[in-house]
Amino acid sequence: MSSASAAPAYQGRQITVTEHLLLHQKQSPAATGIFTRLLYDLILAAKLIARSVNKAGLLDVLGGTGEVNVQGENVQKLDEYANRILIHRMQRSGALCCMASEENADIIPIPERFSKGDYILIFDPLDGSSNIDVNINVGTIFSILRRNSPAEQDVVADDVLQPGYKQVAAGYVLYGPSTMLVYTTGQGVHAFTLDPSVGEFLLSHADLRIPEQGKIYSVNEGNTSFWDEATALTVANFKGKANPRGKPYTHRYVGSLVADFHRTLFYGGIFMYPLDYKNPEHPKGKLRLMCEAAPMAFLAEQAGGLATDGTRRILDIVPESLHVRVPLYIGSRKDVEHVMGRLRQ
Ligand code: P6P
Repeated sequence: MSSASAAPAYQGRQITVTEHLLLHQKQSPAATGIFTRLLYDLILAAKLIARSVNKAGLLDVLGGTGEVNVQGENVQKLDEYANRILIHRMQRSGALCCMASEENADIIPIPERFSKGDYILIFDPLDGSSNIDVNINVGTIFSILRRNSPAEQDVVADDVLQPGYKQVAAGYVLYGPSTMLVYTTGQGVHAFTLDPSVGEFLLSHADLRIPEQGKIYSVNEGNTSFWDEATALTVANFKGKANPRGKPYTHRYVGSLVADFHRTLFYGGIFMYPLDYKNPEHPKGKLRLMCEAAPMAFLAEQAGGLATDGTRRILDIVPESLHVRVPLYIGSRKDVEHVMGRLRQ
């Protein structure tokens, strides 16, 4: 289990996210009131999404819209709803100079009628949406950058296409048996659980640490025939002895990155989405660097874990475009190091 601990300052008190941010704001000169306001608005959007996700079966919000997004995926009604809520709420935050969504092909500008700030929000509004109709965990993933160019100028591509180590904050909201917010501002990873009776996210796990080595591996084994030989052998080794444990791991795979990563963060082990050759001409990863891999990598490293694309540290990869995809190996340090060693052989 993760070695989450309630820091002394929090003992015995139910800390809201806002209080936690203000506490950290004092410790982090980089965190300003505007940044706190940004996260507050993001949390409000998450509460609105949670309300609909948790009643999805009772509302006409299940199923597809009949549209296909920039990723070539069928847009689910809840995808579109979550995307709309986030854009509507966050463009009014006064903290952003632009946004980018997994659902939108291009950068989303902030309308002139709203005040702007220096931050950039990149998000996957509802990750794992193919699982929504069968009531399996889904989540919202977010990444926050600060613009490079001067505030008086228009936002340029280089403001957005920054490597993950430039993130100011990252996190996700997991809509499951309980709704949880997990985030980092570079001072550790902290988890909050939504108390529906008061409508507040309350601190439930402070300073989360990924176990140095786990006993769970998570990958879509159905893709085995689309991997190269080294990858197939490396994954197979988790069912045998040629692995850090010296004995078989347990296999778990939900099919929602947020759920699979959340389990990895708490229990340890490794989540893998390897390069696949479904299209032999264009072997590629499936997960998006900017709104999936990079925010999860920031969280993983802040909790003592690792995240690579098999050879490069995820946080060092400079995105060539907004929706670039990467392979992902993320989780316990010893498990990820083992896989990297094998893939290099
Ligand atoms: P597959 C969901 O669509 C997603 O983007 C991630 O949340 C998840 O990890 C992955 O795709 C699952 O992909 O090919 O195993 O269904």
